Amino acid sequence: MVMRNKHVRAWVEEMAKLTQPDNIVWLDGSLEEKERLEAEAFATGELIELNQEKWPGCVYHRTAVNDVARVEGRTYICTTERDDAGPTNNWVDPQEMHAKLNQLFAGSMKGRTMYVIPYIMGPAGSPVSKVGIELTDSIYVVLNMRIMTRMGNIAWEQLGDSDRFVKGLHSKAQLDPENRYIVHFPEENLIASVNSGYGGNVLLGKKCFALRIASYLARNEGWLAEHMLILGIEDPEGETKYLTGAFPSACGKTNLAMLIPPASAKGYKVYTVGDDIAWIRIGEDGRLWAVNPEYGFFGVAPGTNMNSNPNAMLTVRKNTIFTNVALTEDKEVWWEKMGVPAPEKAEDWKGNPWTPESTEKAANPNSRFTAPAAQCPSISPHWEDPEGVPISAILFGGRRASAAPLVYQSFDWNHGVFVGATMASETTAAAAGAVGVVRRDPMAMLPFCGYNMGDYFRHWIDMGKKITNKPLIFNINWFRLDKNGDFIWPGFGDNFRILKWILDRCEGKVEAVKTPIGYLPKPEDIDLTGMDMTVDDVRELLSIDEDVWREEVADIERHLALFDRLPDELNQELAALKERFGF
Ligand code: GTP
Ligand code: SPV
Ligand code: MN
Repeated sequence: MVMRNKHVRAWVEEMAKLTQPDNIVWLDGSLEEKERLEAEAFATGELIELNQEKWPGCVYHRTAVNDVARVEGRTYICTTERDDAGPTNNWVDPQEMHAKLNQLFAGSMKGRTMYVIPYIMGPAGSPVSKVGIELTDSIYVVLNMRIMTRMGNIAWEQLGDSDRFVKGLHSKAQLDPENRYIVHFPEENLIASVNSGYGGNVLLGKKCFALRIASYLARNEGWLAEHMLILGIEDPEGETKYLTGAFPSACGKTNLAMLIPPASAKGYKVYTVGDDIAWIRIGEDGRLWAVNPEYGFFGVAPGTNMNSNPNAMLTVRKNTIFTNVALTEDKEVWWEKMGVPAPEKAEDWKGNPWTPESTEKAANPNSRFTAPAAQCPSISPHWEDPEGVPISAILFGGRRASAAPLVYQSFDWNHGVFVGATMASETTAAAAGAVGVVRRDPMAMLPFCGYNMGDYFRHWIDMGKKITNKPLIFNINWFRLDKNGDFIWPGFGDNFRILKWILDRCEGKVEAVKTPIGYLPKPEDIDLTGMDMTVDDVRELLSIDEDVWREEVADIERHLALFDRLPDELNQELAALKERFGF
């Protein structure tokens, strides 16, 4: 029952003329369709069927060796005015970019099939959800989109005869890294991706639509599209409070969203609403309400094990696509720190023979699982609520070896926006380029904001004026290192202890210490029951080194000077910070 919306049909015809596929397949999202596509991909080797006894419904895929992460240097925001993309986005004049893309897409699907993927971002039928259409020549993309979005007839039904959908054109083309482009035309509701086959570059509903295009729409329409997890914490009385958290890629969103509280936190339970993206609106009650626009998780595999994240391990046991992990002789998957012994013999993520003696990693550090959110044992009963869940606190955070303490609370909304706008993190394998370099990544949105970041900060400040019942804003850092370069804080489930302090602050149940950077916990207020950690360790994790902060503030000043449209409120916050330190 594929409904051939006439606007989609016209666009498909035009794109088929350009890309010249041998066939066009309109997708309905059925199980029969999935099985047919899988069989085809097994036959060509695009996918490998995993051991069905151990990993029912699971498949394996390798991307090209040069195509294993998002490519920020080749990601563009093409607005008519350069300033509307702003100083932190790559920009090319839209006409010039269209001409370039037309060359790259010309005949790019010859000998291949074009798949027409209809999908919804957001719960089906929700007033906040939006429809996208992705055209692709990759079965891998189709099968991922089937997990990550509400795909098929459900989307055709939601779209009806409307012409309101986000267009996404993807072709693997020749997978040529020199001609790889991930391009957004926010003014045209259009995304184009060519010469890549990797996750975030090609699953166009995710970063491209739900963040870059959506952030642009959100600014115009008065809401927020954010790189945030959403979780709920149920207390022993059965009351649930929700919070969101923005940490850069590979900095712990999925893990926090699925955490299991330590045994000492009797009666508390954490529920997962989303692990990567939040669409947030002001409700009639003046609170913020957040929806997870996605339908699955595209999560980092290495480091995921039954201790660090049992909910993720249980989620990926079936119906999961594994990308760039290692493949064992028994057609099982393996990755570093999976918590099971390394296989005697395997193929690494490049397809080369691998043994435990090998010096190379078996799994790519950015290898991923794609799994249905509904399979997560901790999934919230409210994760598909059309209006979302009400937010009590917003967390910002990242990987900082020093500088940022374990947790602190901002003084008020504008100060919280300043904390988010100036947050920094060490870079990870989730994006191509150097790993471990400190960079400022405002609200974890630097690679994902579809318009001028100065305007984005202004939008956050303006939202604060409209939210009558504001969430509190915190900063967290699980990644402080000791002298030996080891993490001081054990992280994962123990992060609940920090969430508990945050909730207590929201409810006005616990005092805090006022410092130049914000309100810090008294070390003895962090519950350490059952932990191999002392109040003095916590004191160290909460310490603020003045010399480090003198350099930090200087760097923040340089960072803010980058933005041509910086709201004055943020300069005022900087001045106030300096004054509190006496710098
Ligand atoms: P994206 O999907 O790229 O947006 O990443 P993410 O923010 O969801 O990060 P994720 O939860 O997948 O974690 C990334 C890596 O950080 C994994 O290897 C985790 O094992 C590790 N990690 C997550 N939480 C913690 C923590 O609390 N402490 C430590 N030391 N490592 C953590
Ligand atoms: C991220 O890099 O933040 C991800 C993975 O969540 S990707 O979809 O590749 O962007
Ligand atoms: Mn992410």
